[in-house]
Amino acid sequence: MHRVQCVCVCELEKAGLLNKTKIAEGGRKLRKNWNPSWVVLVGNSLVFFKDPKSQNPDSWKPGNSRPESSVDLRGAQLQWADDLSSRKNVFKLRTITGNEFLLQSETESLIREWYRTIQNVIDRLDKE
Ligand code: I3S
Repeated sequence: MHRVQCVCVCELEKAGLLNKTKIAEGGRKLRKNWNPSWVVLVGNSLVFFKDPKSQNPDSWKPGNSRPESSVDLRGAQLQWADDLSSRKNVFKLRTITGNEFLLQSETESLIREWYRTIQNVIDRLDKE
């Protein structure tokens, strides 16, 4: 009897709409500017796309729309940051290069899921 093994080569872990603001660049504080962002977790990176209205789960694929920016999760740190905003359900992502972002959702379960998934990637990279 033959066995067929399916191997998934797709590295896309998660995608969705979150509110985002960058609060520091290379350790230098920035003025907040909250905007909705289509966020894609793929491989070791968190990729941000502008204009979520025109985005869909295929948008991250090569050849499709260009990302606004991306963040290398190796060495990054996550922490809940309700103290850094009047918004609820906010966490802070700090990259190894000292860039800091706040990510937020009105839906608590959704932001918790994002936090857990990103933390898992960071932990995995820490062990490599
Ligand atoms: O950290 P802050 O000062 O409470 O952040 C708020 C301000 O940055 C505000 O901008 P201006 O100071 O340029 O008016 C933003 O519009 C708010 O969204 C910021 O607060 P939240 O609590 O939304 O993160």
